[in-house]
Formats: sequence, C-alpha cells, structure tokens
Amino acid sequence: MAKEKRSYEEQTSDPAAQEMLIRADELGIGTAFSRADDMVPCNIGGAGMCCKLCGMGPCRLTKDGQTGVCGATIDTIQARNLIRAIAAGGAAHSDHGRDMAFTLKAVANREAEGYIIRDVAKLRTVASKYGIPIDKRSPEEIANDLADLYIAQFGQQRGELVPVIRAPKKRQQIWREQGVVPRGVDREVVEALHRTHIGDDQDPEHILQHAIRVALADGWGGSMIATDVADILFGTPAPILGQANLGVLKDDMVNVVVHGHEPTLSQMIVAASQDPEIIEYAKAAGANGVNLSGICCTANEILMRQGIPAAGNFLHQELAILTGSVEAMVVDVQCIMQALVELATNFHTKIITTSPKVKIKGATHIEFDEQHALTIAKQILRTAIDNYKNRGATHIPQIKEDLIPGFSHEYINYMLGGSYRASFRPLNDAIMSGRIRGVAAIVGCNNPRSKQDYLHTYVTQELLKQDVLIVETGCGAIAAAKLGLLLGEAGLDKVGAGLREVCETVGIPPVLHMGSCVDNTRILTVLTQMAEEGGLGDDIDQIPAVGLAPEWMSEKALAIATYCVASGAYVIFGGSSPVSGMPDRVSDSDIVLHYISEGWESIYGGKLEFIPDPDEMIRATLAHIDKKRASLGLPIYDPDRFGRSGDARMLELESLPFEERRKALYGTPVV
Ligand code: BF8
Repeated sequence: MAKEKRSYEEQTSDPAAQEMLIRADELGIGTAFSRADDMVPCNIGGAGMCCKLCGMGPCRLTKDGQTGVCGATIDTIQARNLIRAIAAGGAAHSDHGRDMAFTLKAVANREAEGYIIRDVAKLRTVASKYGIPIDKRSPEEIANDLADLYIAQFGQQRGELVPVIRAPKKRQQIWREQGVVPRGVDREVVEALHRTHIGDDQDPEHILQHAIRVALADGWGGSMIATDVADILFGTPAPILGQANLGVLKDDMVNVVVHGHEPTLSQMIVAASQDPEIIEYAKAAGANGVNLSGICCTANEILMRQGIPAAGNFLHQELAILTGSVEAMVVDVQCIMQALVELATNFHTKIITTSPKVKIKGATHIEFDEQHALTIAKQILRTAIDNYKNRGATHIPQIKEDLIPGFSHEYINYMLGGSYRASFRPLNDAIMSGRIRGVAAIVGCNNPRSKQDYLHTYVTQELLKQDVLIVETGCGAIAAAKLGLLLGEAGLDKVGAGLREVCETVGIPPVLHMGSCVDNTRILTVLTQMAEEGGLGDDIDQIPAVGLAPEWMSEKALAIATYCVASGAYVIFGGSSPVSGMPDRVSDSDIVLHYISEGWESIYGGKLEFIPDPDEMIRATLAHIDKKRASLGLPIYDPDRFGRSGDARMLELESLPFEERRKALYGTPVV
C-alpha cells in the first residue's frame, strides 16, 4: 500500500527544491521524492532480518527465536547484512582510491594527458611519512615511488596497511591487540564476502570484528589514499568563494553538470571549459560560454579547489535536469540514480556515463581514459555544446547562496598558527578553556525518506548555539551551504558566544567545509593532530567530539561510521537502523544492536547508534561531549563565561540588515 504523498514542505526544506517539485508535478514527472512516497520500505529487510545469501531462502525472519532454513539466527543474519554493506561501501571508496593511485603513477611517468603534480609540498610530506627518499629527487620520481606504494596497498596479502602509522600510537596499539589492522584493502573486502557465504562465519560478534577491519581498510587505507592523491594532483584545498544551489545554472550558457565522485575527469573538464577553443565553440553555438557546476561529491571536489559552483546535493540530481537548462550531466561513479536517463527523455539533456565501471541503458557513453584526459574532456564539452540548440523552455529557480569551502586539515593547521607556528594548539586551548565546547562532524547523504536537508541544518544550527565547532563533508556540507551556514562572519550572530570569539579571532566560519565523503579522512587526521598536540588526552576516543550522519542512506556511510567508531568516535546516524530488529524486541538479547554500541565502545572507545529524533541526537551529542570534557578534567561548559571580547566592528556590522552586512563583508556578491 502506497504511503500518503507528503507536501513539498515535508519533502524538502530547500525552497529551490520545493519550486522544482512543483514543476515536476506540473509536468507529471516523478522524482525520488515521489517514488519514496509511493514505495513503502520493506520492514523486514530494513531491520536486517531478511537473508538472501543462498538459494534456500530468501528467509524472512519475523518472529522471536525463528531461524533461517540453515538455522541462522536473526543476529547472525543482521551481522552478515551489515558487514556486506560496510564491505560494499569500503570497496566503493577504496576502488576510487586505487584509480587515483594509478593516475598518480601515470602522471609520474608522463603518461596522463593534461595532468601535473600541483602540490609538490604535500607529495614530499606524504612520501616522507613512509620513508620514501625525497632529497635531490624530482617530484615525478617521488610520485612514482608513492604511487607504487599506494597501489600495493590494495593487493597486499600480509602485514599492515602503511597509512595506519598515521593514527595515534595508542590507537594503533588497540588495533594490533584486537587483530584488526587491515592487511590489504582487497583482502579484507574479499574476506568479508567469504565469511558471509552460506555456512561460514556465524558468530555475530566475530563477524562484526571483521567489519571493523574492513572499515579501517577504507578509512585508513583506500579513502586516505584517495584524498592524498587528489591533493597532490589537483592541489590541497584552501578557502575560496563558491556558490551552491540550482540558481547557479545559467539561461544564457551551456550548462554542464558533473556528478559522481572521482575528481580525475571533472578537474579536466574544468580545465577544458576554460580553453579558448571551447569558449569559441560555445559562442558559435549561440551561448555565452560553458557554465560548469557539480552535484554530490564531484561538486565538492571542484568547489573546494576551483570554486566551481555546486548545483546541489544527492537529491538535486533530478531537479537539475527538471530545470530544462542542462545540456549534459556527466557522471562517473557512485550515487548516480538510474532514474536520470528516463527523466532526461522529457528534456534535451544528455546523460553521459564516463567510467568503464558504470553504464546506464539509454545513456551516452564516452569512456574516460587518463592518457587522453584533456581530449576526452573537450569531446564531452563539444557534445554538450552541440546539444544547446535543442534546449526548450527552462525553469531555473533563482535561489543560490555564497559559501567558503576548502578547509583541508593542512589549512586548518596553518590558519590556527600562521606560517611559522602552524599548529592545533589554539583549537585545543579553546576546547580546554570551554570557549569551544567540543567538535561535531556532520556528514553524509540526503535521503528522500526524510525531509531533505532539514536534519543536517537543524542539528548544525542547534549545536552552533551550544558552542560546538562543526566540520562537514559530502552532501551534508552542501545542505549547510545552501542555507548560508558556510559564510564566515555573516552567520556568527547565531553562534554561541565562546565559539564566536574563536571564529572572529581566527577569521573562520563556525562550520568548516572539509570536502567530499572520501575526505572524511581529513577529519581523522585533524582528530589525530588534536590528540598529538596535547591537552585532550592521547587518543581520539578522549576528544570531546561526535560524528553525525543525520540523513544517511548509502553503504559508504556505514563504512565511514564503522571506521570512525574503530578510530574512537561516537557516531550517531539518523533515519532508520539497518539492525533495528523487531520493533517490540529491543532488549539485551538484541546482540548486534548492542554490540555495535556498548560492545564496540568497550573495545574501541567509539560506538554507533541510530537516533531518528534530531533533538535526541543533539542531546546525545552534548552529553557525550560533556562526558569527555569531564573525563579530561576540563571545566564544566558554561555558556556565559565567554563572549565579551567582541570588537566594535562586529557590533557595528551586527546592527546592519543581513544583505548590507553581507555586502560590507564580502563586497558585491558574485553573480
Ligand atoms: O559520497 S554523502 S549521497 S554523494 S554517499 Fe552519496 Fe551520501 Fe552524498 Fe558523496 Ni557520500
């Protein structure tokens, strides 16, 4: 039975999205929002109680004590389903990391058209961590060695993944004692599949111990490699002015939207779009040039490095096409809805798949190959420009917001201490004094089962009032951007007094955009540096910090959650739990639910909980932060202790209406 259709305001909190959903209904076109209303989720599968791992089933367990045909219990089935999801998520991130490492190898050997090593300093820093010689060697020689080392991490059979040495010493010790240091990225994923085949590992806790190892192979392996190499090849992000939301699409230009995750092609499309030959070609087609924008994590990659605007997050992919203004949506891997192709048949938009791993029936396939990257990027742009003449009526919501992304951990380190004394000391001091109560990482997806962006932005705003510094990645960061929360001083009147003082002193927004989903490894690095700086314990689990994914939906999100837990973090997910079990059965006997929470906490100091109610999420976050503050012997958080050191300029700015204040701070907004 279909659910009742929600109102537009119930489906999304973003006015641009509401406008496009009205448009979709006018045109009689369905979207993920309406499909979510039409499709009631399966409550047995949703709770992790359906096993379809062999031909004797699928076995749907609906009664306490019931088992599958083979005798598998609900707990075993839930653990198997969970580890398989974590393995798939980790595989997606890590395969992305593998491709980045191969690109680095090709660039080092001058076999990749159009790419250069942009951040030689980061290359040297990363290579030194692993003992790769850097003195008197060319960047290409160093990059070649680093690429070989990184490529080897995927197929390694024994030993330890090398990036693990970047974790706090105490954390490494815990992992070694537990036997969960990943041996090789691929090995851990394969073993997860093996263990969950019919008749293999049947002890839920034993299965979930391996889930930790698979997830660590992602966070301290594949994803970390992806971030390192992206920075080396395309530049380590630093603050830059950008824009977000559908209003970045332009009526008088050829709109090309890049969507997916890997920055290799999108960075080359950025370069190609600025080529005079391509601009001329677009003008000859009657347009004023090519207007590039992004969706999902590809958006984050080019936004934080080049300031290319983000058309939106996950649930905006269909809405961008509904504007009728997109000549081409160029997709690579992950989070690409199959519905795009059918939707695009109502307009002139071409869906162009580019990855050898991803094809969609009905899409145009122009395969990307790093050896001819610039040539292929230009071919894609010419295809889009040729399509401009086919554009019909457009409907672009005139809604967009400025933002300042680009807070890599290197930049945070620099901004806190300057060139000569770059350090996390000021951040640790601010937490120790209580000016900053703690840190929350708010990350992850949109999910059409919940009101788009609402949970992200509500939790963010409420925690800011409580002097919690926020870091964001992925679709969560774009949600905050669309609401103007990544705008530096302009939003500080809504922030706790102590946090506000720190932001004013350092000159940062209270919400720091740290990149795409693979860049959650930047957060691991920040937490490690905070632990190593001193004053907040000597391991990640002692820091007053919490990770939240209020609107999660992907398997990648589960992999991220698990490696954060294994690294010592308390992680809260919104929405529904994939291991919730029977609604009336949450009890001590619910092994998986308890094991990923109290069980993992007793071993790793971090835990994973699913909390659908946003106020309860906030309460749990603050309670955890305060508990960690107390364990460190830090002063009890007092909201009235700080905030009297504001300067006259801020007070003067505060008295101005919002638009005038913004103009005074940023000048004329970029149109
Ligand atoms: O990797 S946050 S919806 S886009 S999975 Fe996908 Fe989720 Fe967005 Fe980036 Ni991450």
